[in-house]
Amino acid sequence: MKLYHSPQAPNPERVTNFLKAKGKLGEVEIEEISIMKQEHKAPMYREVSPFAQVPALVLDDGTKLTESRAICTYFEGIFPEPNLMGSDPKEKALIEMWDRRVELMLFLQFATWFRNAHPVMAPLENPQSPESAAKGEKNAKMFAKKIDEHLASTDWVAADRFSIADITLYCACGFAGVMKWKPAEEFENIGKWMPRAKEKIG
Ligand SMILES: N[C@@H](CCC(=O)N[C@@H](CS)C(=O)NCC(=O)O)C(=O)O
Repeated sequence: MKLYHSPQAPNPERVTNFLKAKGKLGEVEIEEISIMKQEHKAPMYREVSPFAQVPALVLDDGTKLTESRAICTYFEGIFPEPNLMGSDPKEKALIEMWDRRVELMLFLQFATWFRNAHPVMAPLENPQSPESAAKGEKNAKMFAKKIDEHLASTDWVAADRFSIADITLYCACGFAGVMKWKPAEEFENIGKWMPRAKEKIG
């Protein structure tokens, strides 16, 4: 199998951090695709990823997985330890619930802000929309406040244990720096949680 990866881009980082947390990063062949050089738009890569997005995982039988969470689900299946997606129905549901919240209410909102406001994204997000940027910023900051309140009473995002939901939040909080926003400095509980999550990812 081969994983197509773009270092520093948050969705691909979510997958490589997931593999790191399992101690399996070295076991997967990786090919880097530069988003800045628009390599993801080349016809060869479009054959791998029809939406021209990174990451993508191509299995040995030719199956293409082109959603980061689906790729993580596959890795959870073939590298079951440590479990990162829940080991009983209740844990699985709680972890999925929080992971989706982080993805939809922070990760995607931040991406909308970044893509519509940062000059480096102008060639890819054309035309950029200041209104969309403002809405994304507002939503991302609103959710960061909520997750900070949540982390006041628990060490981990979901089910009182480290999981993919922590990895998704960790990637979002790290990437936020590109907009000079540092949730771990602004919010006390996120600030305490961040080194815990970093240690688990390794
Ligand atoms: N829903 C997809 C989103 C993937 C995605 O948006 N990847 C970004 C990098 S973080 C990308 O490929 N962007 C290329 C572009 O905007 O042209 C997933 O979770 O894998």
